[in-house]
Amino acid sequence: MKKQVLKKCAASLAACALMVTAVPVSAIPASAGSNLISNSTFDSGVSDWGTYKESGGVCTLKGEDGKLALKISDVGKLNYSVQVFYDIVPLYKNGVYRLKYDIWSTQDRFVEGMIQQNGGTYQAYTWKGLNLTTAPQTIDYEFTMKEDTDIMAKLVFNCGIQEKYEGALPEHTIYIDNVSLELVDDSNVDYAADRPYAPSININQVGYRTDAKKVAVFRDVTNQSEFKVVNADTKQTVYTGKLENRRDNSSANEINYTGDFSTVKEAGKYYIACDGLDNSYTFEIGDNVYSKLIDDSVRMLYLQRCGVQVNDAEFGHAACHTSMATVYGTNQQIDVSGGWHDAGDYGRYVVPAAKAVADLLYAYQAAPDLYSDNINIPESGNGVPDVLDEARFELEWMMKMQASDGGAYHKVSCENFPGYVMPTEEKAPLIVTPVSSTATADFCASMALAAEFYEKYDKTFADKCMAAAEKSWAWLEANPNFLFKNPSDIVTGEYGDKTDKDERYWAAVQMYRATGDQKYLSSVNTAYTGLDWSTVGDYGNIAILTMKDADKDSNVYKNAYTAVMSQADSMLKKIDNSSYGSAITKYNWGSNMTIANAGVILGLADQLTGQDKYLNGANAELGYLLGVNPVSICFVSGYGTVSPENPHHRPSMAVGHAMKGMLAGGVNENLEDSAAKAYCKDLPAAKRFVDNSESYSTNEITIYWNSPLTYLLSLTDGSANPQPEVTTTTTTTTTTTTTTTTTTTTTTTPEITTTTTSDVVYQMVTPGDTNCDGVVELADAILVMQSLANPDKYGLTGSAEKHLTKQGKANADVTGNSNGLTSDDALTIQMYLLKLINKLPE
Ligand code: G3I
Ligand code: 9MR
Ligand code: ZN
Repeated sequence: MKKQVLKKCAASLAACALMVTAVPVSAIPASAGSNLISNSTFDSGVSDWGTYKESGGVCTLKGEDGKLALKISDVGKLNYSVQVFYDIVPLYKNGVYRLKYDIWSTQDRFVEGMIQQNGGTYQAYTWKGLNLTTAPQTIDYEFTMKEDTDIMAKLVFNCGIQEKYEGALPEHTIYIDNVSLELVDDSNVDYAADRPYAPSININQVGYRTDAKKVAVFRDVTNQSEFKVVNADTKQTVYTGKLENRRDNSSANEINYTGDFSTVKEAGKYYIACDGLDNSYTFEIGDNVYSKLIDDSVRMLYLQRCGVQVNDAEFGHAACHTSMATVYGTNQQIDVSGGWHDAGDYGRYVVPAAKAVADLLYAYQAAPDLYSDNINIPESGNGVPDVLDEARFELEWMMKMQASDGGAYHKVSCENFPGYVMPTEEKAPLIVTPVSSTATADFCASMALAAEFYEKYDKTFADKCMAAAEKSWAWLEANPNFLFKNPSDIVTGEYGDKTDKDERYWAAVQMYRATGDQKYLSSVNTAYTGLDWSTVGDYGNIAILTMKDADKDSNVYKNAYTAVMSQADSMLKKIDNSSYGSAITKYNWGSNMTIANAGVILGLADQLTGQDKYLNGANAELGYLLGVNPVSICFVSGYGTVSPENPHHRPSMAVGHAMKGMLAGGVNENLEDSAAKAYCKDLPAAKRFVDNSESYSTNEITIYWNSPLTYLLSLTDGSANPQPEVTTTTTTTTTTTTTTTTTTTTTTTPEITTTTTSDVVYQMVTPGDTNCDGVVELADAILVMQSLANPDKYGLTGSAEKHLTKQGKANADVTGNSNGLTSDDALTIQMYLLKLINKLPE
């Protein structure tokens, strides 16, 4: 469907569930008349030009006296076995272009000069066969771009073997100079046709749970001040609200307002209307709006399975990567079949695998009721929740990655990434790369974690996990930092690291949780943070904070608590400063994982404190991922109104459309692939995303970007365990009883939460921050005094909107006497603000 049409029917989009493609196109079109080739005269070398070699082609490229010189010593076996190219030339449909260059060769021969699609079918948009001689010839002609606009086309000279002409050739050099490409006539170019539809009202396209905070983000606002929530079926306005929080959003280069409609709680389909703006896409409110998404977020991992036959109407395939793998630098052959393909490529890497497994197991722990035994995987119906079956598939592969001395091999892959083929077509030899301490510590932690979860279903397997964990722990004790670097001949995912301290922390805490043995904590002095593949400290924090019978007075617990809560508080501040509710300010490769991880930390903070502000924060991150973002896309394929259709995912590319349920990497301000460079260079940082299959740095998918989405869906669910399985200490026995009673006597979740969390020990998170707004200021000292003077109004259960909370009370107790708050605490906070003391608590 054409974009102009789309724009016109956008008002009725609310009602019709159309799938539209979001293809951001660089905002500034190529200006007519200028040379589109940056380095055209080679006066100072061949920058911006490159070569491609395959199937025996051998060549070198350099600048020689102000010309490009391509020395070819083997023409290889294909016409494109040797290529010299210039990447990223924009060609607009119906544009008339003039292409000009000088070319000659030390050897008479045939070459092809063309501008082609970079990827896909590599179709030529313009092509010329050239008979080169030693005399320079000038090629100069005009052509019209007949195909759809392609702003990342490639100027290419095929200099491989030309079977039809001269066949193989001795060593020779091809020279090129004075290259120019000009757009000479753009009168028939419809630039607007390529501009993507950018809705003015952004909502969570998958929907909102009934009790969740609900916010829409507006742009293009002129003088509107109100918005309406309209029932999509009855067309009745169910709510009218105010546009609030005008914000100059420099990262997206727009001005935003927000509209809160949290009070709309009736299940149904709605859209948002605002005079003069297109209606928003239709969205749903209801308690089960995410149930399919949760299933698909896990089932996608099934479709990533390696080494076994995969059954699926579209993405099924025979067992792939079944051959033995060679341990790098040896003749040893081992069987490491199984596990999930990491991403859009088919490598299998231990470090990100551990993150994915941990997310799934903790997701299950947080809200077991969300996970059924019938998501359509081979193990469905076996009495074990499918999420545990799926995680086990990866764990069994990880076990094969453990070397006999206990260390874990870092990864298994081929030397290079394959073409855009199904997994069964990647047939290059498999190589297992050496053991690393990061992989081993991650391995140890995930095995120790797994032992706990499978105990109930398969004791033998659980014991096997524990034995593997212990063996890897012994390796860690005996071996120092072994950081991984790709050997020079292997280019697949590196997953390198600067330190293994956080991995070792996670392993230690997880081993302690699994065994109860204090010995594992002997070298744990401080908590680490991070939930991605390179920093994993927060998994250690989660392990201790959600552990049964956790000793809340222990240092390890307190440190973990402080680490999580201080991150959560700083995330809330960022969310407050962001129009779209994003907890991050820097958008790197995989930013959607960073967003999901932030949601996880916030969800955890909600579990620990029962404070809604954290749950709202977690929902804001979920909302960002599902549509409340500057690129107006639901980042999960197959969900929402607009979602990635061209992910960098080889099975999707081979099949021709996107597999469902995959979270794309998301906005990446660093322009790390050609498509991102072509499409996003003129866009502001927060909009640098392109739904193009060549954009692996924004639009790839991975197992460990999906898994935190699953975890976040658990944590934001009303059924999420507030403080998981708090059943055995004296205080918690009471809690359990109370919880049960409360559950049967009341129907509202908030009350259950309050009752249960009343036993949480509140640690000081930000000393002096009485009102928990993330900063220490005079208002904090005032709130202490108010709560003492007028407890009915400002105390823990006070009537004022801004009264003391339990966390605030813990923060305010800065004099170190734990007798509760006194005026000394207020005084100390003031002294700190006046710089009479330089540290809190005193
Ligand atoms: O952290 C730095 C930041 O400090 C700096 O300012 C910024 C500027 O460039 O870079 C940040 O680092 C980025 C890093 O990811 C953050 O985690 C790098 O730019 C970026 O290149 C790096 O990308 C990684 C990418 O591999 C390339 O190494 C991704 O995190 C990682 O998820 C990705 O993983 C690949 C595997 O190798 C292969 N399989 C697919 C998978 C997903 O694309
Ligand atoms: O497909 C690869 C993707 O999975 C990786 O994340 C990415 C970065 O390592 O690399 C992709 O492969 C590209 C390679 O790096 C450069 N040549 C083009 C490849 C696209 O297949
Ligand atoms: Zn495979």
